Amino acid sequence: MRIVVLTGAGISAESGVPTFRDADGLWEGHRVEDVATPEAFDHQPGVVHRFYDERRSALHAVEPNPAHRALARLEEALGDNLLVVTQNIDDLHERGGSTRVLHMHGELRSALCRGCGGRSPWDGHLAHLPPCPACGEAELRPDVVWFGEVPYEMDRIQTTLDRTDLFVSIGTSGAVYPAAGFVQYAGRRGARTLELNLMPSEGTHLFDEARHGPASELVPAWVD
Ligand code: BJW
Repeated sequence: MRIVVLTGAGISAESGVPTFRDADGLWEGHRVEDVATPEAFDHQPGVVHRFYDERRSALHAVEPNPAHRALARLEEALGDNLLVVTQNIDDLHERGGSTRVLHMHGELRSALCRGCGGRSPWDGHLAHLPPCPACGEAELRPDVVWFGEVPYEMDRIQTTLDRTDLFVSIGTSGAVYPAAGFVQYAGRRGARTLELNLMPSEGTHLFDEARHGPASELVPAWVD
């Protein structure tokens, strides 16, 4: 059985990482266009850096929850037949034990060079900008995918969806494309589709089956 799991902010919510669009979510204190677009970074780099610096610092205080750990157990059982595609920029899947994880919207603990495009591990405050370790010259930015930018690893994700038997979406509102379109893409290619989310997502009707509740309960129950 080949499985692709798509995760969103909801899987990390019970670890204490805020989601985006829920009440008290990340967008509450910010307008999306002020922090999650390349234009915002051009106009107010300090504001954008602070938004990501704070979220990067907060990673030190959070731990993976039973949902992340359950997916790591699933990988132990399925090996290469499981791929986790996450929209999250935290590292809780890896800390929970998963190794086959694609971060399609980038990673908080990585910096991207605006000059050479090099990606380098980063755990400090980008507001105190060092030069790029690869080219030594250009400015670094958060290594995240903003609106209007193309997510990472799209070819690999599409190829894996082409031959998956089951597509499972966990903790995502289905509000952001292209991830929101994966359910239809996989379904058209013959995969069964399952949603595990706190409440019905925007695309819940597109899934063959949907279960609603906290990820820390639903995911272990599904895996084990
Ligand atoms: C729980 C829970 C618990 C809570 N247990 N569940 C019209 C059609 C198609 C596309 C577009 C369109 N108009 C515009 C576009 C493009 C645009 C887009 O989608 N806009 C929409 C607003 C419509 N997309 C893009 O620009 C993307 N690029 C693109 O399309 O390039 C073109 C291209 C693609 C492919 C091939 C070739 C070309 C880029 C999108 C980048 C998104 N970036 C962000 C920021 C990343 C950095 C950061 O983290 O700051 O990614 S935005 C933000 O939203 C972040 C997230 O990854 C993403 C999704 O959010 P997520 O994870 O779903 O979180 P929430 O908060 O929305 O939902 C949480 C869910 O969890 C809720 O349902 C809760 O109920 C649930 N939950 N607690 C289980 N305990």
